[in-house]
Amino acid sequence: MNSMNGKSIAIILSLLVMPLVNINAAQAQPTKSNEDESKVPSYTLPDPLTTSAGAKVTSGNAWRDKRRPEIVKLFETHVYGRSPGRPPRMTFEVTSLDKKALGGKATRKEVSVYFTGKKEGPKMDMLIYVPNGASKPAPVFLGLNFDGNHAVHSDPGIKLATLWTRPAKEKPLVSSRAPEESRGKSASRWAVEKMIERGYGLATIYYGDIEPDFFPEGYNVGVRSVMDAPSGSSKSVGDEWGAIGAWAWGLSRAMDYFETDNTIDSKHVTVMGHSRLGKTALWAGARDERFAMVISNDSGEGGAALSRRWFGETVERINTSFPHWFCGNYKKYNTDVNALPVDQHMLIALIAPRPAYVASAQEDLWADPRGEFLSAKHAEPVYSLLGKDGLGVDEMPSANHPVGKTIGYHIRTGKHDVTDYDWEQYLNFADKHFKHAKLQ
Ligand code: GTR
Repeated sequence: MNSMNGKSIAIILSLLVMPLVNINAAQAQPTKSNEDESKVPSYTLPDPLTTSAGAKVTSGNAWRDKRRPEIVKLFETHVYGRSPGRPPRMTFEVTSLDKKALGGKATRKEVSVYFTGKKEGPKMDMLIYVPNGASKPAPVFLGLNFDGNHAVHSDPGIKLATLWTRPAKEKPLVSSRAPEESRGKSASRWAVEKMIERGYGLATIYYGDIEPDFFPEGYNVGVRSVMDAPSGSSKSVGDEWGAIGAWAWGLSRAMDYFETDNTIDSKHVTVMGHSRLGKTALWAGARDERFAMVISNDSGEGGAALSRRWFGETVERINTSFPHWFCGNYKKYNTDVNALPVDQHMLIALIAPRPAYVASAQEDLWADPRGEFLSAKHAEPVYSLLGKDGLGVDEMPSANHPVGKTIGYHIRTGKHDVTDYDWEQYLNFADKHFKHAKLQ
């Protein structure tokens, strides 16, 4: 076939089968990473509002009944892997309760979730603070943490976490109790007092309880070893779930618990995460519609950032550095990202019509701030179809100028981190959308 024919057939096919958001010729993404905006080649995004069979989605019902489930399936098959449902034998145990925590302002509770009902594990320990003096159950922020629950606040009543440590090659996996000095180590990332003052609770879980990170063999001791076990290799094969899928699944199990606790307003739970845990929060919120709001803090590649935009981390790079995070099929796109049937704006679209917030940091080029903004922007047509305003702006705002309606966005000055500034915007966003649910 001559090139004219080939080109016209390709254009006709793309218009018929998968009308695209930008009708620009997509170019192959170079394999190295790029942090120069002038070098970003043109790219073409799949349209969230056109089904794989080429039908245009023009109603809320068609979105909910056909296209939404189809996109969830595409992310399961090609990106994060399939996750099991709620385990039938799971149990919860309240292991501590202090009604006068944080100087009497909050109630602190610790809850163990035994995934298979067995106390030996795998299990996750959840730390919960809810404001005192409330006349109603509290809306809560739920987030996984990197360093153990005791690192979130210096409160001496929090149990020290058991942390998985990376073993020397020849030694078996070992766990150790976190040292007393590590209490409050990550407190700057968790504005606990601010949340309590403003009428919100916080629930948090050490992500290593669900699956230890940093080495592909983590699946041997996490939930993936007992639930829908992968095929005996350190890598997920095909569409078997990866670690992000497992962490997101754990967040849904926390929601199962909230539904049984009458101090928590389970209809107003915001799932939030930073970095790899921001990718996780997005996937959890996309799959599980019980989450009323979703926040991505600097989630980058495989999170809010568009994969087709060649800036910062790439699909190939993330699959090479962290082979256990995504499913086996995702590796197929290492050198051909344009062949992915989804891009990350479709992950944000799966949250619609629920409020979603995407945050970037100016110095965090690795996460591609502009790609995160554009992803939020390209999710807008789905919000509009469902009768919601999305971002409400066309241009990326300048630093420290939050924007947005049902999709919120800010880029703050500074580096890859979670700061009080970020939390203030999340609390304002939650106030805007959850006013009716707030405590008085
Ligand atoms: C980086 C990774 C990012 C981000 C980050 C984190 O090394 O490249 O995708 O997830 O880690 O989670 O801290």
